[in-house]
Amino acid sequence: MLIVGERINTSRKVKGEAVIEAAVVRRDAEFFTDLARKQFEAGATYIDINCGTLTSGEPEAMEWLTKVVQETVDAPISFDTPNPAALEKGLAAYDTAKGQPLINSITAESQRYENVLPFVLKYQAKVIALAMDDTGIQQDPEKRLSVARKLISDLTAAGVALDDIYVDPLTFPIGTGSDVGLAMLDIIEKIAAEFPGVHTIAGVSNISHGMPVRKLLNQAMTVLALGKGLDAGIIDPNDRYLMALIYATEALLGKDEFSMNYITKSREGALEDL
Ligand code: THG
Repeated sequence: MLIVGERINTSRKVKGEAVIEAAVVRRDAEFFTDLARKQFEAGATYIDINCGTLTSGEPEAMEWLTKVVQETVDAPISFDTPNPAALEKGLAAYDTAKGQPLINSITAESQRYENVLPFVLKYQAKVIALAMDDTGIQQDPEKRLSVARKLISDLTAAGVALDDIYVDPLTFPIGTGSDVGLAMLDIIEKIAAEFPGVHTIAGVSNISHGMPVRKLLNQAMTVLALGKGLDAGIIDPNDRYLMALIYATEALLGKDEFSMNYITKSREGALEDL
């Protein structure tokens, strides 16, 4: 599974306080060096950067965070913003020697699609395609599926490789309806079956928003989604139990030949004291 580390996100609060946002505002490089390094060491293949809560200066913050993260770790960045100006600043500061950037995200909203596509092409980026359009986000999984299909067809027609497209079914908090988990799983399963070679990704932690013992729901949802073919996740790689479950699940699903990765992780101590 491609792991996109979610922890550099200004909407995250620690004990009710917007400490991430405050650290961006005061340009505390050490704070983010630490967040990036810990996620990388825990197995994040991409480091997501989201400073969308800033009411002004998001592009400059994105640029600064990009520099801090890439000076710290040898991992590519996931640019998590709907703001084309922030995307532009971040990508301009990005060192492509770190690997293909990930643009998080494009949608089928006409304006957003037009704004973001040129960056995908210019930087030969991987791109997350969110299943929403000018009508907003549809609850009905069949409607979200048709938006996802349109995005896949438009992006490939524009010259984006299937292998660079990550379809995101959109993860709703389970507190908003008993069926939202099933809808997400249904979309993942159908996209994986209909479009061999395309990827699916989800911001799994959204599922637990507003619920007690969030990690438990995130862990269970990740295992279920892997079972339906999810092959990338925007998750917390510093949740050791979640990472251990991913290794175990991949072995059980035949995605880890001879369980070599599982055994290696065990030898490295990653599965101890869970
Ligand atoms: N799809 C795409 N991008 C996304 C999302 C998505 N980006 C943002 C978000 N959703 C994914 N990132 C986060 C980051 C943090 C949290 C949720 C989603 C979060 N963290 C809590 C915290 O750190 O306090 C709780 C963590 C926990 O208890 O596990 O809520 O869906 N493309």
